[in-house]
Amino acid sequence: MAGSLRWNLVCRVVDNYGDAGVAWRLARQLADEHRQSVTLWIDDVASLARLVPEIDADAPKPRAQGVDIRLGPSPGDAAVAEADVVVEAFGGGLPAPAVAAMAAAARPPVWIVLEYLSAEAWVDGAHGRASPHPATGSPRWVFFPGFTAATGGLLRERDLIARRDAVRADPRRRAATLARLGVARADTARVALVFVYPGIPPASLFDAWADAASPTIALVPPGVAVEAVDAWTGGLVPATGRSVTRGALTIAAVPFVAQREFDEVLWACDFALVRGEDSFVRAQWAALPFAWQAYAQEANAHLAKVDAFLARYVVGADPALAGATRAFWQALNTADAKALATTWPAFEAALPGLEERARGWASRLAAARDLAAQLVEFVEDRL
Ligand code: TRH
Repeated sequence: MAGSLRWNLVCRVVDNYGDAGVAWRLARQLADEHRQSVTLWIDDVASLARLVPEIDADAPKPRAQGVDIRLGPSPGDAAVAEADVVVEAFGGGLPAPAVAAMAAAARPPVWIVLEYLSAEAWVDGAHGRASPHPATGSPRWVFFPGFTAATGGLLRERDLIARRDAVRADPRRRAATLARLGVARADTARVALVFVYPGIPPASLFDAWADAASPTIALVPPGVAVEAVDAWTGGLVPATGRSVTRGALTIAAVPFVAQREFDEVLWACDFALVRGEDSFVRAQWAALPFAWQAYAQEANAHLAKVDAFLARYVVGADPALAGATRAFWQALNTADAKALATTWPAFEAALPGLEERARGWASRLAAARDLAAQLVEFVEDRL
């Protein structure tokens, strides 16, 4: 262990919360668990402050949970090069003066490009490869999160599994979380988090849940599935903290919580629809049955990612469970309203089996080293 290094993490927020969310998780884990000196450079501090409310976005030099936060870098800024390690989150690029400063430095920082998560097989061969900067030839290394021992692993805080187990074993703590969200839990109801992208039409799914014999409470965060909730409630969209019930379904409009509380929301659920990268991973750590809506990419490239993940996730499963899971995930990822409703009953029947699978999957993943620990070691080997 080389002791405390100076890390500059650079994150450009493309949209939504995942870019900032992943960068923040890594930053705070490096600071908290590895005692590294971490600065997160981000071009949208206000978005980050949504996830980390203690950040004062207007302060000149905000600091939270042991991490320094800086707005930027601006295009003329070389300062991000002044560190032992520079992590370019999701290959967002660095300002030209910083690239030049690294090329000119006698001892340049270890330069890491942190990539997006994918379960595709090619990631095994790409993780950890040298990828010199095309213009300057400066050494750079690509670091891939992933699900196999040949990748950089997944972000997982040291105490996460123990905290999850303590909460999951205590129905009062789950009820307390729901109460904080404004939901009085009917004990017999299935609680489902609905955290999907706009444009998806889960109104058909809401209809299926409303017509079911047993009750469902759908937790819907602000700005999520807005059109579907609007359509399903006939315009009577509940205010945050309120709910609306029709048939067996209650839609509860829940507040957006701080990122450090997001796990507890998942732990209070029986099932989750998640998206992007970070909530996708957290649903796996929560050991919940879930369905994942991947971030849509050009030419439907995201469907290959969904297939690659499912190939690992349902490998060896009962064919009925595997088929039902594939069909429902496919409907979700192609935004096919009709298929969402028609594939739901078989997927619902598979939920008990998926719950068992989710537990096994989470424990297998937790046996691997987490991403932050692997990244620290990777960097130390290259200093
Ligand atoms: O918000 P996302 O869709 O983010 C992204 C971006 O779209 C990005 O461009 C894309 O590249 C990336 O996904 C893959 O989904 P994600 O990744 O799940 O991030 C959501 C974050 O928001 C996650 O850290 C959890 C957090 N969150 C809270 O902290 N509180 C909440 O109440 C909710 C609903 C989410």
